[in-house]
Amino acid sequence: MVHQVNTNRILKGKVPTEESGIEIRKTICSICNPLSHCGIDAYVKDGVVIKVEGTKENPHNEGTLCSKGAASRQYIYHKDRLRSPLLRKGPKGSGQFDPISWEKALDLIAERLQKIRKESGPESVVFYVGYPKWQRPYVKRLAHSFGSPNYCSESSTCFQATQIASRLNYGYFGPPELSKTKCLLVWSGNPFYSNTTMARKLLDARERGMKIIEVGPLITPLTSHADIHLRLRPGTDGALALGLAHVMIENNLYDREFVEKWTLGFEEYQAYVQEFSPHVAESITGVPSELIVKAATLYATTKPAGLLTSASPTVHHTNGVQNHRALTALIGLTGNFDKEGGNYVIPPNYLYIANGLIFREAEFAQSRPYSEMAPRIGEDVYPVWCRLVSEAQAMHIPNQIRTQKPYPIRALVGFGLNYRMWPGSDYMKESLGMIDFLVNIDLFMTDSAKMADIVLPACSSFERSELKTYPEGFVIWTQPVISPLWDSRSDVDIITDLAVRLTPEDPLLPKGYEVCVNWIMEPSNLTVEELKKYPAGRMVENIRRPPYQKYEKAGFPTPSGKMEFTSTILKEVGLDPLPYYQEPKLSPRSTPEVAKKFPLILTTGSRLPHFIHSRTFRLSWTKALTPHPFVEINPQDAGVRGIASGDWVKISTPRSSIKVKAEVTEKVPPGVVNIYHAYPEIEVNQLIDPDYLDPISGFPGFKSLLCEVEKTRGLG
Ligand SMILES: Nc1nc2c(c(=O)[nH]1)N[C@H]1C(S)=C(S)[C@@H](COP(=O)(O)OP(=O)(O)OC[C@H]3O[C@@H](n4cnc5c(=O)[nH]c(N)nc54)[C@H](O)[C@@H]3O)O[C@H]1N2
Ligand SMILES: Nc1nc2c(c(=O)[nH]1)N[C@H]1C(S)=C(S)[C@@H](COP(=O)(O)OP(=O)(O)OC[C@H]3O[C@@H](n4cnc5c(=O)[nH]c(N)nc54)[C@H](O)[C@@H]3O)O[C@H]1N2
Ligand SMILES: [Mo]
Repeated sequence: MVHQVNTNRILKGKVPTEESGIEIRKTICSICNPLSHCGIDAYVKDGVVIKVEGTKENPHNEGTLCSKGAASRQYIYHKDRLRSPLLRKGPKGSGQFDPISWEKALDLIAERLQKIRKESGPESVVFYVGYPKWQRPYVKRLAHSFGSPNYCSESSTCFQATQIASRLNYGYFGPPELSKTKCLLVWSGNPFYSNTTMARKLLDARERGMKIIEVGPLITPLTSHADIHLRLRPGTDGALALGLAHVMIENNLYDREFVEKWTLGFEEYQAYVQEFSPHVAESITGVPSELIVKAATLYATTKPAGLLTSASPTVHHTNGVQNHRALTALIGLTGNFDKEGGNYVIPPNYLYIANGLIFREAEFAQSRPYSEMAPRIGEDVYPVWCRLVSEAQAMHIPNQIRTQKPYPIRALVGFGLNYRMWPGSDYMKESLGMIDFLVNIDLFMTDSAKMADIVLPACSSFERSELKTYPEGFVIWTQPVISPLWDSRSDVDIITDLAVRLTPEDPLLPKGYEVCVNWIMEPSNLTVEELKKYPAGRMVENIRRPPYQKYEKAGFPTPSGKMEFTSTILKEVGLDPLPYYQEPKLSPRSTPEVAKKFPLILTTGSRLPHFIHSRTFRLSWTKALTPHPFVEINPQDAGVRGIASGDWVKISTPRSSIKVKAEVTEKVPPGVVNIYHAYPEIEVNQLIDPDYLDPISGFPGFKSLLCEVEKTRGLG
């Protein structure tokens, strides 16, 4: 009997066959962060994505997808996607625009920027990238080829302050080697929400018997897997780390040989940590002294041990860099730096990912040395930042727009610029209104895009190509699985088209993405043409990973060539060279008079699994998981204020207030309230002063300030 194919059934089941006309095409998700970017199988029929799944052969996500990736179709086909280039017709911020052609938009932008460059110098034009990362090397090169030192990004609030701290201590840094670590000190971070691909690897290591110590004020999904949880008061990491060091030194649990041979300033450090007995550390941090002793002993005596840090919770404080220095000092103190199963240094090859491949991203992006350009924004205020980070400090943009010192800022070209991520978001918004020319490139008509003179529609990762490398040594060059929707375009094509108009003498950028990528990958003998043969991506065989303990041969890349307990660079700029502990600028201990009226500690921006910053509120699947903005408050604090879960409450700081729903939960400790940062309905960042910043890095103190919460009537 001839088997009859039931096309209806295979269509309904979305089965990829010739009869159904459904084809599986490979791409990656870029809704989320570069640590994830999961491989995606897009089921495409008649040029439309009708279903997505995780790519099984991608070793990073191994077929899995999170709630955000699973909602990809709602993201790419959203009705609010920008559909064509737009030229402002109403007043700034009115959101009134006329559609224009790409040719006209790009010509207009080039014309305005050339004029401003001629009148005020190239440095008066800022090139900024928000949380999206994939186009960054190309934007940076465009800025520098144009002559502006002012390439900057959202990294002015993320990750770079941890890098500054680690570079001050060691000159470079590496994550724990999870597969070999026997004890993992997870100092902040919630990978179950923020980095799901890593959470699975962490659980594998736990099954193997790895010990876990978690440090953070909140109860997270990791807490139930941890042997010890140090539930410190937000922003007191320095005091806790010095307390742990105290126990290690007092009980002779530190690595004497490493310390003697490879460190600078140990005696001063040792004298300083004397002040942080477990009892003193308890009185500052709220962590019981027995737990401090227990954790110090476990971490220092289980070899090899790894320290896992995150990109932001330890440095979203006005004392962040010094706190982070104090905690990463524990790696050297216990002799776990650059050791097998300890914190192993592999320099990143491309877009923050390290896998041993050698790429020329930094050389590509820095097409002109800083010495040939004007000082960067923030250089006068944050000299350490400018010495250790090759970007301008974007938190200083609103101030320089207003003071025009040391020179005026007249134009800003933003890729995913979101003024709402700045502390004092209204202050940043107002500042943007003061410049002559603003371009924003985004997928959606955001509040920030509304402020622009010209808005350009970017496309999603499904509609373009992208080079992506993974820590596993896996590399993919994606090809569009559908054509760009409406009149949207790839960011990099926009950049290279601007380069044709603005920097025609640049030998690479005007030639297009593939030429640039081939140049960047050349030292590893990879080419785009070769990668195209592997649509799902390929493992690169025989990557040579660097040896352990590189310092034995080359010393540390610090001024002294050693790990620095006392930082030479901080000393040079007149700051305390020790990992000195200072209270957050606003805290019950540093400002008791403010705390009388605002007795609760406010921490903002701990991640939710289904939201990523401002990006997935539009998607009905993810939005439905938590339909209202909410603040988490401990039953003790809620009880005395007569607050129950679901009540409307007002959160006030000395600067402003917002109304949200209350969620009464033990997840936050008594005295602390926690709210997600990027809700569209409320301006969380208006609660925070624009100058509430760490003096070394310029990072905002998003995660330790003071507030009060009271019951109120609903909105409206
Ligand atoms: N209170 C508080 N504030 C915070 C934080 C906090 O914890 N608390 N966290 C800080 C941190 S760590 C970060 S990283 C920032 C987040 O920084 P933001 O830059 O605010 O992050 P997003 O909202 O993800 O992205 C900004 C814009 O990029 C657009 N976009 C997405 N993909 C693309 C693309 O491929 N091309 C282009 N052109 N645009 C794209 C999005 O639509 C969005 O409008 O927020 C910071 N602000
Ligand atoms: N789903 C989702 N994933 C994301 C993002 C997102 O928006 N959504 N954003 C991405 C970005 S840009 C970033 S920076 C990362 C952030 O990623 P994570 O750092 O993993 O996430 P957070 O939720 O900010 O912080 C996690 C934990 O930090 C602890 N913490 C808070 N304050 C302190 C403190 O003062 N000291 C210590 N020791 N711990 C503290 C809390 O206990 C909290 O549970 O997530 C990335 N991944
Ligand atoms: Mo971040």
